[in-house]
Amino acid sequence: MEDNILDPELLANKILEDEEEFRHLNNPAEAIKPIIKKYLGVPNKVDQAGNKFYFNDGDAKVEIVVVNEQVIRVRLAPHGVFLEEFSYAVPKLEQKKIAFSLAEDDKEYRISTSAVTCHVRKQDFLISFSDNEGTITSMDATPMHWEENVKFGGYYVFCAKECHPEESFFGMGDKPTEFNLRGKRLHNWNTDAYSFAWGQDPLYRTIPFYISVNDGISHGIFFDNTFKSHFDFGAEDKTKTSFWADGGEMQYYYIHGPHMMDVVKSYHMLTGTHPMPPMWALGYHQCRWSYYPEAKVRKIAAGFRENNIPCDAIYLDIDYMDGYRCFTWSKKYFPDPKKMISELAADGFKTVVIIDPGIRVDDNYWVFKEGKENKYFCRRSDDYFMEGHVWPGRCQFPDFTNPDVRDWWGGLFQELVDVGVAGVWNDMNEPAVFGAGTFPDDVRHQYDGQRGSHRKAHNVYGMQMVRSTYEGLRKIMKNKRPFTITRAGYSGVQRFASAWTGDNVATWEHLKLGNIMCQRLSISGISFCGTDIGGFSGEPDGELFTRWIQLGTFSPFMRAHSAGDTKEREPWSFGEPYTSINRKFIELRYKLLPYMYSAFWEHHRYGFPILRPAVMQEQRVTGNYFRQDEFTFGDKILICPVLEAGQKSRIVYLPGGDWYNFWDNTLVEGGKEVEVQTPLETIPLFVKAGSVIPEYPVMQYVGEKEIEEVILNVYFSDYEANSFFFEDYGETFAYEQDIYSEKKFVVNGSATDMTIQQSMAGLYTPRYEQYHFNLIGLPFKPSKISADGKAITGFRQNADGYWEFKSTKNFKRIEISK
Ligand code: MIG
Repeated sequence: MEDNILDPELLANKILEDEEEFRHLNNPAEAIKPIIKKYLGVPNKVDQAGNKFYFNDGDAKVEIVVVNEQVIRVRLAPHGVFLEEFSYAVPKLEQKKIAFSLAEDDKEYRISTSAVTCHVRKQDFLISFSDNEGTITSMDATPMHWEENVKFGGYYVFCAKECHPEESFFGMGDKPTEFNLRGKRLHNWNTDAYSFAWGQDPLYRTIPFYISVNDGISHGIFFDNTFKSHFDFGAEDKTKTSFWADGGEMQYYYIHGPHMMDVVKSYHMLTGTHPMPPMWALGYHQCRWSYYPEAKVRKIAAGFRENNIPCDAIYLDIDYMDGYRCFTWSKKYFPDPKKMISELAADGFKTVVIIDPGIRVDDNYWVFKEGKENKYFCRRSDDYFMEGHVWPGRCQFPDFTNPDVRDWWGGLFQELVDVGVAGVWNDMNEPAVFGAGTFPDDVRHQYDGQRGSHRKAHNVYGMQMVRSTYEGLRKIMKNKRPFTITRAGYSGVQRFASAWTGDNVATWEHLKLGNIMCQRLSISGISFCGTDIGGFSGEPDGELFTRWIQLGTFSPFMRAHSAGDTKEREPWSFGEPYTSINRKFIELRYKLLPYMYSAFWEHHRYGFPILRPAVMQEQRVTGNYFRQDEFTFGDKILICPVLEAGQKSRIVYLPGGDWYNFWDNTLVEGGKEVEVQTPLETIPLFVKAGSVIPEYPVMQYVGEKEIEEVILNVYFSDYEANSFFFEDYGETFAYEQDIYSEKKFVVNGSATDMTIQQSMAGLYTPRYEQYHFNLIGLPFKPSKISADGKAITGFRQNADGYWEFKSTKNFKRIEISK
């Protein structure tokens, strides 16, 4: 271009252009104001390109994509130009070949699949959705709109939907507030929230996804925008639900129900599920800030074995490092980590270490040098490095939105894996910076080639850090499943890590909150979650700690953790009766491992959440809309934790159907509230009639013993019920090649007989040969039991009243008759 300026004609034009620009600059037209709240006008026509439909009002453009029968995506481009398709949450938009159609009349355009119709109203560009019975499930309250962001460029983008008088809202990740979000205004900006309070917002994660239940029908909205985002569920105006962001595109997925479960499954289809964890990761984990030196770590580990309390993992918090430098060891505290870790491993402990994003500015530190040489650290807009204070002192921070940086970081774990580390705990990745809170807005990010300031990258920074950690470990550990845990995240982070709810407090209120937050995370994509059992800061007494262990037994991720300035916090720290009760519950966790692992498989493979709140069981029951204590783990076991000090009994709602009290096997009819005794030794636990709950013997850690037989606890029902039982090698990715065993049991019964049928899929054969049956609730005394026509002898009733017998694991049909 420069050369052409010598061309006289072009030169003349150039001068003219410059003059025009010059004149313009010197004559600021005062009338030209930034765009303030501009609404979509009238859609003038529709253009179709495959499953994409484009509408415009002469300037702004709206794109509507049919993703599948249940999911429709809406995007807005204020001046007609869409951003390139790119999403960290939805890496690949799987678009199934499905039938859909476009129709038009005087009033509207209609895009329909077999389940949903998206309506675009001609008069005012209002967009609404209806089901195939014509019920409007979601409707714009105002046309989509935007407002110029004068300081940064781009637009604030807004969408407002009608909010119905009885509409309830759920989801949104880790919000520390009531389970039903009706009446709340919430914000998403990942924040290090030490000792957060009830109602504090935002916390560590951004999950811009909500589930609505109105009149018994459910739909979801996933607003895939990484900028600071905001949701208002009828708070400002009780007739409106709105969501908006400080930049980026208005882009959302409408996800059809009609059941909450359908919505959550579709959300998982878009953003992914957790990979199968190594089985040990479902065991009990012990953590503290910090266990050091080595002698202390060994003492804690020995304490578990001496006390006969099962434990699979022990954690090293930041003090294992040399001056908090990531990927180093403190020579003083841990002179020979390889030896220590291998000896711990011999005793059944996996070692998990913490890692932070801040890299100490230190030219004698190899990680810093490599990052500096390769320009891997984040920069400010004026080209200074992003520097901030965290644990190591002055730090710079890798730009995890750059794929080269992710590869590099992932490779840094080689040495840790070589010394035997089995899992990595990713902390401080909101990102957290002392004093400032986080990075300034002007920090630049590579954003996988899409570029962006920190405003756009902030909420995905932590997710990209743990992605890099997970992918690196996966490469290094070859076919072994890595275990990772993260504090920060964005939608889709479940593909790379488990999560804990952050720095909670040792109070009863936080126990209550933890119960709500785990249920909420579970229906927001992050099923593999748990709280710091016992509370991170503050001091629990024995009762609170035990009640927390009891809840934690039913958190998919079960870890006790505490801050360094608190008293000893191991399951035996409070003396009796607490130690024994804690042991009993941790043992229960290990007995239930095959059941929990199966529930995890249902999550991974089929997109079910692991924890399911009461409203999800029965979304037509209005009494469930504000219920937040009861939940099921998988679909068979109902838990209602005890959340108050000194509580002797509590009210528990049982969803419809028959339930067995887990502790005494009494049968209780559901569909109502019941009062349950709550001595410190138990919490209300119920098993759905018709369930087959597989059980392993108690082990001090996963893999301690060869499993010789699996117990099947079969709960009689007089209706047909299905159960699943999943097993595999427990630590490899062979399941991706169908090397697993997925068993389905069908149970049915009457006053005089009962049948248990088994079918199997998959290519894995467990080593044990037989099942040990416990028949619970059998309403008759059996005279004959047979497996595939062959009589089973020696069945008997045990002291607990169960009927016991054994059979080969390969049976197809067991018949029990009076
Ligand atoms: O600034 O690594 O939430 O679990 O023990 C505190 C020390 C940093 C915060 C985590 C907490 C961890 C602690 N970390």
